[in-house]
Amino acid sequence: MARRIIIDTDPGVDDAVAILLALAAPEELDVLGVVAVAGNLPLAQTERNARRVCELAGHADVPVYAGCGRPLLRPLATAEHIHGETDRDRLLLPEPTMALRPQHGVDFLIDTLRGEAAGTVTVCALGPLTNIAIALAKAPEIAERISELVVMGGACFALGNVTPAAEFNIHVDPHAAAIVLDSGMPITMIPLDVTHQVLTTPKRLIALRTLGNRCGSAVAALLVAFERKRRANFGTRGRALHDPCVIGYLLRPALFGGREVNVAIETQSPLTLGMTVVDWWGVTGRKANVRLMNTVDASGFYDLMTEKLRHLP
Ligand SMILES: [Ca+2]
Repeated sequence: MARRIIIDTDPGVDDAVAILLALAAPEELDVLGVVAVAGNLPLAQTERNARRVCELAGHADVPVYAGCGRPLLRPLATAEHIHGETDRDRLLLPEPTMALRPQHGVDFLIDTLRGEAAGTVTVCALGPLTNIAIALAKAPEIAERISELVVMGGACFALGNVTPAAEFNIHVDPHAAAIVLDSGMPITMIPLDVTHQVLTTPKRLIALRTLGNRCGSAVAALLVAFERKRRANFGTRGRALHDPCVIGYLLRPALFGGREVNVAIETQSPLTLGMTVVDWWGVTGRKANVRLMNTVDASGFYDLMTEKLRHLP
């Protein structure tokens, strides 16, 4: 039976690829809904982009909801320089015709986790954790009903990508991240340590471009545009593919490796705000609250993604 998932997301280029990958694997993943959050871009753009991506995949049937429009305490800091569209990018995805669902995304999360059997719904968090934190504040019992929360976020030995200490998703809403990590829900975290290994290469992009379907071409074009905006900044030539790793982990967990650790979020220090403080060596005695991944078979991941995207229009 397909694993039932909700995708909480801030599309975002790599979010778009992640959503497509999830929709390309219907035998393994049943996408119950997509909930947008403010992050890479303001909410009005992330919810609209989520609808565009579902339509591109031929899945206007997947309900898309708008969640929270700003972080809990901090002002919204976006990454429009990377995820905003140029006129040329705009042509890659048509404007959506499917409607946004009227229900608030946080209420959709809560209702679904309450309404479905406990332990049967997985949530993929591909953006700041604002929606999940608000859902926990409104309905704390969902921590015990969720099957797993798989988060793209944080960094351990990789250090930060938006400040020297912090990864973007956690840095945008560190207070939400702290609430979620303290909730007791089963959490798997895919940090930059993993995603910085999953790099675009000319060969991998050609494999996507030559799939012969519109989604393969769109993913290749999006990733080329993504590369162009921020090249070679982490000592690598290719571009790290962050969010699709979450879907790759659900499809083929054996591609990933890690360990159970305690992760705490820095919410006070101006210097290291949003840092994921990972007790990798178990020196604090604090209970493990996260399965933190740190290895990935990147070639295996790209093979999987390319094979799956073949099934989309
Ligand atoms: Ca994202």
